[in-house]
Amino acid sequence: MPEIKKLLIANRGEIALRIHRACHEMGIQTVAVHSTADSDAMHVRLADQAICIGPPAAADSYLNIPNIISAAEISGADAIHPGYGFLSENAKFAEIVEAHGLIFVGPKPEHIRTMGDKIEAKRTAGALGLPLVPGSDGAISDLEEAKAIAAKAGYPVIIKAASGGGGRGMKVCTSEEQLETLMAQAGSEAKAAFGDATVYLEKYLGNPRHIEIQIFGDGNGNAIHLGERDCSLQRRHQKVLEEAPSPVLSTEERNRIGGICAKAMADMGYRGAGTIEFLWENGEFYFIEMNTRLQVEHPVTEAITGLDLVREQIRIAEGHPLTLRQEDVVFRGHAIECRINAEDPRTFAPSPGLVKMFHAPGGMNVRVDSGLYAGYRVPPYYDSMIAKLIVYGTTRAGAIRRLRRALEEFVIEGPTTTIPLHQALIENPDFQEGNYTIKWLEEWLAKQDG
Ligand code: MV4
Repeated sequence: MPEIKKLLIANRGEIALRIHRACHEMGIQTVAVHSTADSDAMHVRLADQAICIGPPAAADSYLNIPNIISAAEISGADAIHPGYGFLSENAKFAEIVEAHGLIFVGPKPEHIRTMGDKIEAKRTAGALGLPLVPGSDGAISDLEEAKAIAAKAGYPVIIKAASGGGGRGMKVCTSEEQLETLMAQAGSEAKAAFGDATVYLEKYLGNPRHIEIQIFGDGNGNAIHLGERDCSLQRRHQKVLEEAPSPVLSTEERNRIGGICAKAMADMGYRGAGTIEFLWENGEFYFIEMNTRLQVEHPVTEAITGLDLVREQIRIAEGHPLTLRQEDVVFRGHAIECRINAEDPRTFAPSPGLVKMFHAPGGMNVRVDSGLYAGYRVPPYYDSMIAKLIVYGTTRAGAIRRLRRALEEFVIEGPTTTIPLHQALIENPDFQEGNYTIKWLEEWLAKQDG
């Protein structure tokens, strides 16, 4: 079995630090690669080796495949972990990594490619027995065909771009007249945005929750699920707060959908970590997409299962079987994550710059994943998420009380942050009752402004 001795982290920020920590706990040396804007980043300082791979623009550094592969060869790394975002779901990159005799800490390239095409993903999910949103069976170009499918599913319907995802390239149609107009627009817009005019049609779910299932496969026909995360609280398709378990699922419902997901992943021979995204409405799950990577919100799953998901990823990449059987996975208590962004909490305008003071909360069952320190300068070129605060409690109410206390302790001076937004959000009675859907946060924010 190939043992990883040195791993290159093809990412930045808190996730680069997260991967570094897992590696050092496993006795694996780390190589940080960074842009010229990230020379002073925490993970660059902590890594055993650091290599500059280009200028600030991500296209020239964190997305620069030749420079990353060169860095791996120069440093003698035997594996690359892509983190999330950047090259993490780029099938071509995974292939290139493997073609250079390096271990890609992630799924098989073919599975990344399949799930990256939303139509292929849906077809595959359906064939594997996952419940789908009713709609077209694949791509749709003919207007008459679209009308027939929409009439069968019932309005409203949604047109989605096959190469879209993450909320991009979607159009809701409430009538046949609108369908005619929007079908014409959707194809050309998808072509302009993604270089692919392919679209498909689904019944539009009006007020669902976003619930996702964490899975792991060993690539040899074994797979398990680690339960769900409720990620309904989003603004403009950016998750703001996530929790596990979902306030709406019973143990039986969790085991049922989790079992379906694990069986599907075992049957496809999936390797590594993955997340199966569903919309949930009136007790029913509807598959929408699969993410073939580690996710930002993985710590809430770690908190309620006691597992180190990055360690599991690395062990699977080395070719080990899964450390756990499904019956060994135990869900305990409740975890909540707040994503803290360097943004104005009202306008969401980015607020990069010098961190004058940094004091992270601590104490029992409080975790902060962040690369920040006093004197660090948040660069303006990247995502504005600067910290994740994850709390654990034996009950949801206890987790909320702990979150209140931890947010109170958190001090970040310099950039303005979304900490006050989280403080207001967790005092809301709807939030406290777990009574929210994907529309809730934006409606609440609109009320706050008015
Ligand atoms: C939908 C939908 C309603 N009905 N599909 C948005 C992101 C992408 N992953 C899928 N998305 C949606 N697909 C059907 N058939 C509503 C959304 C959606 C959404 C989904 C999850 C979380 C937040 C959302 C916000 C707006 C729309």
